[in-house]
Amino acid sequence: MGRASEMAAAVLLVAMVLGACSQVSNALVCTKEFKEKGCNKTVSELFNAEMFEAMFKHRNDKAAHAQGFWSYDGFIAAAKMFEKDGFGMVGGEDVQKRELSAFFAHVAHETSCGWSGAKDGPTAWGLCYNQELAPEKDYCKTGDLMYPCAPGAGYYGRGAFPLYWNYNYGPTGVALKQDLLHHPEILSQNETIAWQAAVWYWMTPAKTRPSPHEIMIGKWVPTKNDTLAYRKPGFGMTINVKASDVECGHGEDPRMQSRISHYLTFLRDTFQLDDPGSNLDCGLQGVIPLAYASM
Ligand SMILES: *[C@@H]1O[C@H](CO)[C@@H](O)[C@H](O)[C@H]1NC(C)=O
Ligand SMILES: *[C@@H]1O[C@H](CO)[C@@H](O)[C@H](O)[C@H]1NC(C)=O
Ligand SMILES: CC(=O)N[C@H]1CO[C@H](CO)[C@@H](O)[C@@H]1O
Repeated sequence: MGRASEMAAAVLLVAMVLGACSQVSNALVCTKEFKEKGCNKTVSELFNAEMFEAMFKHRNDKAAHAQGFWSYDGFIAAAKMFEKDGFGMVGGEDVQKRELSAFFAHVAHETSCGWSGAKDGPTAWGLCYNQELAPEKDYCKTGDLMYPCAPGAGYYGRGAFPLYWNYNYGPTGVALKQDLLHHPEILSQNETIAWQAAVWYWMTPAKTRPSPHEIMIGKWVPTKNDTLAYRKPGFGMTINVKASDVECGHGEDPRMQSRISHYLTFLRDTFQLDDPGSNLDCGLQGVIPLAYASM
């Protein structure tokens, strides 16, 4: 045995004795950053290309509207950019699986061209779109001094976690260093930026609401007001953040149910986890104001 491999073996042994790592292949990485990060798997260790393909198996079908646009590598590149903030990286494996399933549930619901009788079921058709095809308006809120609309630009739904309105394109562009106010079309032309915008939204709280990330990792603590309004930690609160009164607060809602069934399907079929946590819906929750991000 050479010196280097002896040392590697010793490091491995120490890691295994400490019980720090469940997977030998992670042992060296985990050991090096053990104090900082624990040994939680990275997003790409938990979620591989085959899982992405299975989750979005019809995205390149003839019927899809964004053929060839969305890829596993594009998602992973964006996920890596937010690794240091903990996207899909904290809380241990079950929490990580729930966070990723929840993220993709919203993405798939929002970009789906599935229907109830669709081949492989209605949840197999996410990432069919990368933009709204027949927008009814420009989603320009006039008088916004911070993020004024550019002449001729339309701020309709684009991306993986579709953005709407100038006051949402504006702060996202600032965060990603892209001029999305003048060039909103970037979100349906550049896959990398489309995924980055989606993960940035997921990670960023606003004045009036927590981030979906904080909710899914159990970091969000309801205030007294939240408790009085039946807002509790769980997937349902992420729907409230994304859709507010459109889908929450009035009992049954088919769009809310679609998000929930995407979440449960991905968790069970892709991540092999049966426990989705509690408070899956927002039917009885008081709705929160739809403010996008605090900037
Ligand atoms: C997409 O955006 C990234 C980040 O700004 C850039 O590096 C890349 O070249 C762009 N890709 C295309 C096809 O324009
Ligand atoms: C709590 O709810 C009340 C009644 O809706 C509202 O007036 C108040 O501003 C809320 N407080 C906070 C901190 O959101
Ligand atoms: C940084 C971090 O969240 N580390 C987590 C790794 O996973 C364990 C559970 O397996 C958590 O307790 C740690 O908090």
